[in-house]
Amino acid sequence: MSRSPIDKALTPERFENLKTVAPQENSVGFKSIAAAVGQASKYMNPTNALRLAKKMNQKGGFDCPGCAWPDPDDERSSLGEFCENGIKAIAEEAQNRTIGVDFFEKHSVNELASWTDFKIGKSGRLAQPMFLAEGAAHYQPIKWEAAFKKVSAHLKALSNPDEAVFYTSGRTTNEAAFLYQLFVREFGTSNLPDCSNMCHEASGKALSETLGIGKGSVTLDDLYKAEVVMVVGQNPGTNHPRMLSALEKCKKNGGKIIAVNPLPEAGLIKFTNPQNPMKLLTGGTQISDVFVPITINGDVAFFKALLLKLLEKEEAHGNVFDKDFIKDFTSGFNEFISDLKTHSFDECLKASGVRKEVFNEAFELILTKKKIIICWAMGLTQHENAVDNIRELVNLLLLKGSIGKEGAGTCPVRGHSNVQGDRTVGIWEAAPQAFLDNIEAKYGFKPTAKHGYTVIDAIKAMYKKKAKVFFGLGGNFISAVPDTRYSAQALANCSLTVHVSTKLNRSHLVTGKEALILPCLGRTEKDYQRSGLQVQSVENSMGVVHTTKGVLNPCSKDLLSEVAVVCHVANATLQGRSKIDWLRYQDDYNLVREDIAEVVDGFDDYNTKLNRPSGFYLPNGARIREFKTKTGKANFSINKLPEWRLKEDELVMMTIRSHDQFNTTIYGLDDRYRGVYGERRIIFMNREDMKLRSLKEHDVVNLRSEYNATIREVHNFKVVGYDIPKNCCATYFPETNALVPLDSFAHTAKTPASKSVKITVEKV
Ligand SMILES: Nc1nc2c(c(=O)[nH]1)N[C@H]1C(S)=C(S)[C@@H](COP(=O)(O)OP(=O)(O)OC[C@H]3O[C@@H](n4cnc5c(=O)[nH]c(N)nc54)[C@H](O)[C@@H]3O)O[C@H]1N2
Ligand SMILES: Nc1nc2c(c(=O)[nH]1)N[C@H]1C(S)=C(S)[C@@H](COP(=O)(O)OP(=O)(O)OC[C@H]3O[C@@H](n4cnc5c(=O)[nH]c(N)nc54)[C@H](O)[C@@H]3O)O[C@H]1N2
Ligand SMILES: [Mo]
Repeated sequence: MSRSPIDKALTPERFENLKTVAPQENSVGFKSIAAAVGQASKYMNPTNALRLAKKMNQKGGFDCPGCAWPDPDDERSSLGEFCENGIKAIAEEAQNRTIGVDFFEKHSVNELASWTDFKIGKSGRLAQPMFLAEGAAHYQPIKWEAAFKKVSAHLKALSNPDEAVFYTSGRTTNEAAFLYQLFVREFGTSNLPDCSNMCHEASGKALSETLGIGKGSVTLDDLYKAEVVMVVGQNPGTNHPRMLSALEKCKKNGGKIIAVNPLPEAGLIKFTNPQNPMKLLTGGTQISDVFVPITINGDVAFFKALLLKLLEKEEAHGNVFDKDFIKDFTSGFNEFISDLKTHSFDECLKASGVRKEVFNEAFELILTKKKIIICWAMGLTQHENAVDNIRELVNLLLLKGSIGKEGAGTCPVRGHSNVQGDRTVGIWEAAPQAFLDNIEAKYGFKPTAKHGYTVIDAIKAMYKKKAKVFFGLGGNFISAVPDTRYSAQALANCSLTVHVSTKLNRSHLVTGKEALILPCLGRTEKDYQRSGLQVQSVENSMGVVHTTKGVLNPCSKDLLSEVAVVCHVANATLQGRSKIDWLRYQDDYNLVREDIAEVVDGFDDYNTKLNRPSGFYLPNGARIREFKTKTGKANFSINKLPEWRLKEDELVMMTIRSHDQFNTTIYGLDDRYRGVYGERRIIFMNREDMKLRSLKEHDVVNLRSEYNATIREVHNFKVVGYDIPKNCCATYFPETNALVPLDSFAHTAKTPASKSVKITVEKV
């Protein structure tokens, strides 16, 4: 039977060379420097590598495209503010190799689609615009002007602007993102799904409702001053390595760290700062004072258990809650307490899967503390009850008055380097009316108030042919989204799919009837326009807006900046009916920022403030106890204990990142900290669960998920025994996205529940 390219990609015919060794406790150190240098020298020329490392995350340099962790406001390391995975991220972008006509002549789309993500990514940087005609086997070159005409012709042919979907990934700068959403709104729709829908959307929802701002409240300085930092559902050693330096500093100042995670992740246990030569020699810092090995999705139960014990102590001794804060700044306390009392401590502790002794250790650390920070990432946001997870941790902070004061608050650790900024400047399918009113006042057209599609809604609309054109500004939609087979069909149903990208990825290969690849400049590259070398800006995880400026010559002469692409698409599509002179913006990005200053709150004097070497902080109500909620106060919330039932043979699976990937970009096949080498198609299982199923190390299995009577399967994974709670298992994203049901998502936030997929495992 011949298999479709997507099936071939989902089940490659052979395995690589899997080798497993004991996992590491310590993260970073000598080996990570060696790994980073190895990666950089394999794919880049050494002069470029050095030039980049010196400018990365420095004042006036470029913002590392790796993650959104902030840079210190004052002193920055002379060794460079970088980490192993940051170096890998730029090595990937600043590759020597480029691909153009020859490459696409040689390889058909079907052939490329059957390659692994690793192999696709290593092809090289995209060097010129390419077009795939209906029924054609190969992409062919196309001139920029013709490409813009193609996009505009498809968009103009739609019977309704809502038939187009405009996706954004979180690397897009503020300037490009602002113009893009402006174009989409003038075109007539709010269909602006973005990677945030799959990432911190649940955080945004929960925080807006409870604290009046969808972002975190802490600064980097707060982390240094906290008495306790809880790191929940997050793997900083791999995904935010520079956060470990901040935790180390916190500990040096007497702070304590509690990590809550099903896996004993290396960085959470121990850390050796690569920028501290003494520490490299002496073996590093113990990071977690208490490590809590929680069951997957046991967090609401765990937090409830903590809240119940705090209440018990408060009622006995009266010195646990911050009563003044609760009285002056919060709403809903009494209702919250009455509901809390309906729960039993034992039941909650049991549901969390945490042993009593470990619970007690964690509890003792927070009992008397008043400056608590809670950090979290995808381990909390990618569940059906994700919004509850975050509302419940806010309850804890509110009881303790740990919000809006030094050393305390919320810290959702963002993913993509500008995902937070994109939302701030208007990439939002459900933008607030006040923002839309500002657009109307400035540009004289009325943006539609109707909410647009989220990622999940967009997939369904394309599948049902209610949406026909897909446009992606960055990202790799097909590999990032859930339910790969269904989503591939959704894209195939489109008349046109367009991607503005730096590198080849699967989304260029799972296409609509026609497809375009529009290659753009990356963060590391110089962006020259008519007015000279351009600077762009981004917002980090803590609400600091600062500049980013490329340092390398572009890898090809035929690239445009994202800003230029957006201006041209808008100009071609809205010609004759636009109120905006689109092409002027690409000549001078200061003009874009002047507009942002008028439309987006907090950006007054944008161009002037950007001259400050460390950038500037955006206003943040929660940080100063001004809670812009419906009640005008910080709101306690009532959250149900999730009803979590597994059938007898089921496991709950979380899809996580290896140490060698950035989302769908696969740097390599190793996951060094977890002791896995040479293969990604693996499933981490508890050894007792393996025994129950008569499975041995490296046995080959198929994985199957059954949801609402639909069965989803992926084949040929190797079993790796691991220190993970019973009934839990882990696989890598995106290899198992085909198992994530499209209809399993966070209530109200629509984040796919890719950390709690119920599956069964079958020996092949
Ligand atoms: N090098 C590198 N850096 C990155 C990325 C990358 O892919 N590579 N991606 C970027 C992006 S977009 C993002 S969003 C972030 C992602 O950063 P993370 O959220 O750290 O990434 P994940 O691998 O998804 O890890 C989730 C962690 O949560 C734990 N976890 C899973 N389920 C649960 C649960 O139910 N409860 C608890 N308490 N823990 C749980 C897992 O064991 C794992 O340690 O990183 C950003 N930075
Ligand atoms: N099962 C499962 N699924 C998940 C997750 C999970 O944990 N589990 N995590 C989710 C999360 S948190 C996220 S954020 C999404 C990520 O979803 P996306 O943001 O869509 O995916 P990325 O892999 O980050 O996108 C990589 C592509 O972006 C392009 N690119 C890189 N840099 C630039 C640039 O500067 N400009 C432009 N125009 N293009 C560029 C390159 O072509 C590259 O191939 O995936 C989500 N999907
Ligand atoms: Mo993300």
